[in-house]
Amino acid sequence: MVSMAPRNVIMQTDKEPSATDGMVVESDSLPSAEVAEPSKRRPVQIVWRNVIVMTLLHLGAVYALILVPQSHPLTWLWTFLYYLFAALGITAGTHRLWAHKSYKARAPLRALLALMNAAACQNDILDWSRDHRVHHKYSETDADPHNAKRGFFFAHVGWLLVRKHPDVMEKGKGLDFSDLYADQIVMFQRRFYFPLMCLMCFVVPTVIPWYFWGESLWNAYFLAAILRYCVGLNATWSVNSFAHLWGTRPYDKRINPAENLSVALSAVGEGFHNYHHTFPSDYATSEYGWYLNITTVFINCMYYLGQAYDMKTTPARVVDMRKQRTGDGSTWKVQ
Ligand code: ST9
Ligand code: ZN
Ligand code: ZN
Repeated sequence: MVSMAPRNVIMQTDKEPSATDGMVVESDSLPSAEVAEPSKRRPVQIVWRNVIVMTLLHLGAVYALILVPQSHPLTWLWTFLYYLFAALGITAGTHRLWAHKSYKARAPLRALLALMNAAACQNDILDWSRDHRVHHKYSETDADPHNAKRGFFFAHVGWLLVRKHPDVMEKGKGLDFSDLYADQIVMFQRRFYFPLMCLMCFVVPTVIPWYFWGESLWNAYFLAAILRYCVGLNATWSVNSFAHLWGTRPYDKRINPAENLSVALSAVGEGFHNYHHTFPSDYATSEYGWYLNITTVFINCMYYLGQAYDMKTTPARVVDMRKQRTGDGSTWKVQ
């Protein structure tokens, strides 16, 4: 039964964060680093190659919409399923497994997640996890790669179009990434990232509809590769932009990350961002387990298949105490 929470979870307590983790268990610290006034910031260095690639990608995605009516319905279904496949490579893979170590996975699952992750083309696992750990540790400061204090556009996509603030590298160097460097699957994916990414993000989604149901390569490429990739990127970026700016803050009203229902739906369960920043080691990223959370359902399935284990959860008592102490008093769960 997917809907039941796994029994042998590691119960997360309100113990002190481990210094070697680079992550906190229950986050109670507000960012300490100073956010420079815009006038004191060094001028941003635009990376024009990224601007051009992202512009072309978005134009390609708009063009793909025109092709939808003339495409095979199975291509629509394939595009949707491949969206989930790649999204889970980010959420269950880079995010909850590698960046947060919120559960453990056996080698076959890690290998599968590395492939799924390449299908999402969001940088290799090491780069993604490294930036994400720095994001949690130094949220909303100049050391945060997608610092939401620099505005919606910067948090959404702008951060990928300019050179990083020096604080990102400087503060990042103080965190421990040894577990990532020690994971042979992570290092293999990094070494062969370019061919793996081309294969999984562009070749496989294009060739399958052409081979199995005679879709044109043109339609398959624009729908299952370009449109799917572009929507996946925007859903992911929405966690950094929308869910860092708008929503409720039932767990910690002092931080920007918020519970955002639309983001939770499009980002397959990653919109419970106030909870996630408060309890970053919780494998479900939410107080409500698998509710509106496809990623948690997926990890639970992997648990029943013997591939995922040692999932960390937060006891309800700790969550309730934290809500009373620092929450905004809101509750939004749709019954
Ligand atoms: C993309 C990623 O879209 C999206 C991530 C979003 C995160 C979301 C979080 C939300 C969580 C929930 C998940 C929801 C998922 C939902 C899914 C639904 C579908 N620490 O980076 P470089 C050092 S990618 C320590 O080149 P520049 C390091 O030594 C999209 N050190 O900086 C590094 O060298 P190396 C596709 C760090 O030159 C060196 O600095 N990709 C750190 O300023 C240089 O690093 C793109 O569009 C750190 N954190 O360039 C652009 N960072 O790596 C790809 C760096 O050799 N990126 N160092 O060790 C780029 O082109 C460049 O990175 C740049 C900055 C231009 C953005
Ligand atoms: Zn996170
Ligand atoms: Zn965040």
